[in-house]
Amino acid sequence: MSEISPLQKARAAYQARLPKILAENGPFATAKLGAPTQSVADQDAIKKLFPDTYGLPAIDFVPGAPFATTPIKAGVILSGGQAPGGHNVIAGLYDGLKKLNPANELYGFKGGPSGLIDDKYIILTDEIIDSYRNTGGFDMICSGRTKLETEEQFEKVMANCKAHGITAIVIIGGDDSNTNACTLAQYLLAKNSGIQVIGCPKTIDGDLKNAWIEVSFGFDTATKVYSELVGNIMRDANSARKYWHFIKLMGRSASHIALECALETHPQACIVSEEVAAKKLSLRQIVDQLTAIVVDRAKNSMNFGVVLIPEGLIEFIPEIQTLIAELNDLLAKNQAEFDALADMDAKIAFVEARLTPAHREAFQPLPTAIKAQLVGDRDPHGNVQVSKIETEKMLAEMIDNNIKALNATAEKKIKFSSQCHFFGYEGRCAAPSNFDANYCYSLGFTASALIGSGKTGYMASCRNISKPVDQWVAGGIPLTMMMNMEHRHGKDVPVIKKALVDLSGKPFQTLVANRDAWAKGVEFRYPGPIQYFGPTEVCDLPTETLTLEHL
Ligand code: FBP
Repeated sequence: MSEISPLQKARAAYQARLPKILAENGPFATAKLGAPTQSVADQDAIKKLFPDTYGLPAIDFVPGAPFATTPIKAGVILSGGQAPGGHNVIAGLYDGLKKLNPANELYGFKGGPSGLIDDKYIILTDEIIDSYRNTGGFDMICSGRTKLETEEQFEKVMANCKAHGITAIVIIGGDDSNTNACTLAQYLLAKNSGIQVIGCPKTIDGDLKNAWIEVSFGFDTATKVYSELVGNIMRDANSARKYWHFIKLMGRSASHIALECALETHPQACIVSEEVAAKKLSLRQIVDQLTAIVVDRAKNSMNFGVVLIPEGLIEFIPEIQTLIAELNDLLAKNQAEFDALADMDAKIAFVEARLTPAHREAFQPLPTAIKAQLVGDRDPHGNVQVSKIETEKMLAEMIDNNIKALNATAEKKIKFSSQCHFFGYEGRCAAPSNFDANYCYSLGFTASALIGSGKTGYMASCRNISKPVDQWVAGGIPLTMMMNMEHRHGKDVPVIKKALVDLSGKPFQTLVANRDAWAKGVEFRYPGPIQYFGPTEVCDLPTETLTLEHL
């Protein structure tokens, strides 16, 4: 174990708070059943695929009296990308299970879903749990991206659980992992295995949310870390007054992180991929719009500023989206010939010669480094690894070219010098904010209450979370309720609906209402670092997004 820092030591003593109902009733709160539910779309198809878990009622916990339970064993996995607060979910689950019956045991399966399939685990103890309370990271049991989706895997999971006597599994993950949790719950129920499955909503991307899950955990802390960094860069920009900073922010698909950071810091520009797609903006239009902001500020000798870029942007630009699809096909069909080419210049020329005219037109003006990334390594499914494409550098270089073209004929030259950044891994394992520490602990504890009341196929949920913790509502949402059918890899499959930025929602509309003023001025806002100790109005603030969404 590494040496503990003074902050970590003080933070270990932080007592995560629970919604009043759980604080007063523990995991013995009664599961009050609501009306039967429907999936968000494609009801007939989803019902057919999930005959035993479809239509379950949503659950709110209400006061209840302690009841005797026989000892149970439960298993837990962390699935997908790290998100601050994962350890507290496990701590809340552990504490809740021990309250249900001190003889209960919790198995932590290691390395994500593969641990559950390959039976790699540790039995969690007071000592292990206590040493990870309120810490960031997933290192207690680690995570992984193995997809838990085949019948063979489900059989292995069932066999492993039966061998240990495990009767409940908690899957802490994003939309894909919880989709798999939903399928596993159905499978284990249909097999009469007696094994419950409960999901917990995790992802810094913030795209696992809906009417019942107000936010996924980790979004609060990660965006606070990024906002601090963005704010620091703004202050540097405003002090040196010589650089434009292009900052790419994580979020594989949705732009919630970039939008939240913009609301926190008030940059000169923030691209929202969902708006790009809705308005069908071309890359040229995006570059020209940003160039116009640079030129406008230059008129007031403000040759500096900050632009926020969501990681997933490239896939939302219509002509690049279809270009990527054509590149994927082209490379798959000509793999051997392409691989035999000596260098990147030859590879780029090979591709350019074979693209359809419209896509050649989209490909040719891209900076060489971006062309190389687009024709570079594919993932195991043969797709471009979009997160590795340096969109921030691409935009900076294309704006630079625009400015050079303008300067060629202009009397008064515009100064443009850029710095590029990518913030992602910096925030995923941060020590959870008070919000995430409480939210995660409450989600884990809620999962224990769902297990105690014998439920399966549910996601642990805490609602009303823009309010103080004691007003939070704890319950369970049927996983089938969040599902719809989507066309993926050539097939219609049931998946939890991903939440992209709602362009009519208050967070985006707040950006729209302010962005022209932010583009012109220095109305920067410096959020500073997360505060763990101090006045509640500083330490316990939810995100701007959550606050605006629940005004
Ligand atoms: P999850 O959806 O699994 O929570 O992961 C999200 C994320 O952090 C994205 O923001 C990012 O694009 C991706 O993971 C990076 O993945 P990896 O950790 O495999 O590099």
